Amino acid sequence: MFLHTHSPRSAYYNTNNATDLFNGDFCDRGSWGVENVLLLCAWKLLYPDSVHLLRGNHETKLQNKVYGFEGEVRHKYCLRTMELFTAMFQALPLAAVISGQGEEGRVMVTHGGLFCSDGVKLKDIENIGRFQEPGEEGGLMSDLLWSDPQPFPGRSPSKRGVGQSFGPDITRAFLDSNDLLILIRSHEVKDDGYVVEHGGRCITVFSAPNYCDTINNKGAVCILSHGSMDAPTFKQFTCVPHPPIRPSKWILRVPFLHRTILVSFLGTARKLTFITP
Ligand SMILES: [Mn+2]
Repeated sequence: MFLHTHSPRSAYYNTNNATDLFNGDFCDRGSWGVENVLLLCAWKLLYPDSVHLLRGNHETKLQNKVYGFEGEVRHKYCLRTMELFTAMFQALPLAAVISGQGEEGRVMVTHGGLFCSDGVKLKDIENIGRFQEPGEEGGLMSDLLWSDPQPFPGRSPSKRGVGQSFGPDITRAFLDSNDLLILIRSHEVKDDGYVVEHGGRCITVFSAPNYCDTINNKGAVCILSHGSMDAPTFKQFTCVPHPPIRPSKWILRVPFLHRTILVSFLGTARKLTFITP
């Protein structure tokens, strides 16, 4: 985003009929979260029907407090502005369903993944009262924002302490019972910017290259086209230079011991650990 031409939208879509879906985690873990979120808001205002934003686990008060976005907003603006960002984040949808033409099939997109119980329907996701923080709602919202796939069947406790790990059988059962082809999610950094798992039915797309200036991963976008909804393609990209400001610059400065206690307390209170994205 440092040069507009390097943004996924302008770099990879030269047509006017593409629809872009941004799958959460727009802030924290970097020093230009404000600019990132405002750019996405501007695109949404400019192209309301062709730009869509979903909420990630970093569009939440607790993560913003711990991982830097609140500190960044308070440095660049003020606490009132942070409250406005929080209200906007709470309004973001938790999932999207992309439909192909005719009987072509549908793809679901969410930031994290699937649920701790069987039998969840799209209607249940629609009925989540999303205008709140995930810890307040529990269950489905936290799972959507936090869960990760695992390569073996069944469910396991998540290493993050919230959400769960779900296997290929869980993915297949959820997709089949909701008449969906594929689940696309993000939430985990991947060396190539994307990974296809669960027999092709669970895809992770991660679009932040050289995550936190340290991982040296590629970023990627996933492209779904009419006529090939069941066969997404991917565009990979590498990072571009940015001004010399370290990613964690705006994390609120408190003594290390105090911060450790704060994180531990909040982690216990909300059953969160802090392995992100
Ligand atoms: Mn995430």
